[in-house]
Amino acid sequence: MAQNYYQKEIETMPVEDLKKLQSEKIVKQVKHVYENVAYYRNLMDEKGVKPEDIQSIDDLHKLPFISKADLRDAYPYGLLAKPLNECVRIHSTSGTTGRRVVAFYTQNDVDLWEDCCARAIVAAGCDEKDVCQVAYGYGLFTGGAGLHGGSHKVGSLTLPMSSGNTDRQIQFMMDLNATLICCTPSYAAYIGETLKEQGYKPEDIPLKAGIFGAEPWTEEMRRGIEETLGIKAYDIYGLTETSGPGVAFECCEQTGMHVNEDHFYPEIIDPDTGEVLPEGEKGELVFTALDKEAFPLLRYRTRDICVLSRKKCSCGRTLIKMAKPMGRTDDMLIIRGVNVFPSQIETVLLNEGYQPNYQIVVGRVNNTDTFDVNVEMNPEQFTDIVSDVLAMEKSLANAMKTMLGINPTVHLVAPKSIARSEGKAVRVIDTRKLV
Ligand code: DLL
Repeated sequence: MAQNYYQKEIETMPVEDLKKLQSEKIVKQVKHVYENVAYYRNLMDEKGVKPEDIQSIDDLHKLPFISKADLRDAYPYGLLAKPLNECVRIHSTSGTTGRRVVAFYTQNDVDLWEDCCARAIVAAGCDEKDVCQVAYGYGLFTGGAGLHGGSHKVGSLTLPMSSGNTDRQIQFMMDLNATLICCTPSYAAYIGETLKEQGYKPEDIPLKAGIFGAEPWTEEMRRGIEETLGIKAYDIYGLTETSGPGVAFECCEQTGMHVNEDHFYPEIIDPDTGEVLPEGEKGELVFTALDKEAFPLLRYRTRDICVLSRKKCSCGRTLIKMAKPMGRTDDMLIIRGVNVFPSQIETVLLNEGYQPNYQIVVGRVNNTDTFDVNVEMNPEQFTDIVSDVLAMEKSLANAMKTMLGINPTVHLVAPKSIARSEGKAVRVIDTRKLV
């Protein structure tokens, strides 16, 4: 398939030139962060690194890492590198406990982020003649805003649907001839199943491509979605901490995602030692934002396990490729596209007067994640009056919804009925085989 590019000069830049560009950017960026972010300046001082020690991208390894724990400690403004009056937007996602991650954007940050998403849309074979249905959630989540902005940049007609209300999604898709859909892969599969149930065949559906990400998905899922919707399904990766979707995107080869490495420099490290691993080795993915202004994280540990490859790509892009993430080094779950940490459930239980004896059960039915939480009652809470138990379950589910942003089904169970483990407690039973 012939490839178009959104920013050809960058996307096909010789690797040596790209490295020069990255080097120029990192020297400036480290100065910006050192001067404006006391939290990171302290980390650099502790490590004995000064901005002058970073003369090129090859010096990056001298810098300290940033992790989700730092984001929690510095919440909400501690990593902000620009005055608040120069920021125009926030987005947010769950943190490991009650504290969420809040990312800030200047207008320039939004602009560059939307360019990254535009690159993904053009790589999926779309342009200003296309109709782009954005069915990622809008709001604090980055999915809706990111692809929406990218679609505007490309000049496609944008349908800002947000997620959910599948009948309405289908009505707009069919009536307005949507040619591109952007949503989580599980929602794409669900929309596909619904279309099939309503009697539509792939050839009746106007879509030609989909851009799917925000959660792990397999090659089998890709094939299934491509068949039911009659489209090409492209992967897209990103995280709130680095701006959102568009850190990496798939091209027509569909064998991994090109990293927008003129903006986000990727490293793979050994998660235990922090040592940088050579290209092709599996480890934890680390990103450095080379030109973000408001929330510029340097060497951010994503906890995603991945492999990078600079093998020549038939699409003509020279940007390095990352494989589909192969798991995580922490216990974060992604349920219906939302990041969930067991520690958040624990925080809610303690706040609500329960003991942290619980089990999270995640599955998938009809391409939709199921999310159940079994919680032990304390002996003093225990009752066999059904209406009381139902009311307690409802109140606990509401508290969890407030913390997580998604609704679990809570089951209160008798004291001491959740099996105790001799070693690490088994907190999560996940029957979806996603990686
Ligand atoms: O999920 C941003 C996004 C929105 C990406 C829309 C793609 C499309 P967070 O909610 O902060 O941001 O979650 C980030 O999701 O560290 C990965 O573990 C996971 N993830 C994101 N994209 C993919 C993908 C958005 N394509 C976390 N495949 C990341 C597998 C993904 N996992």
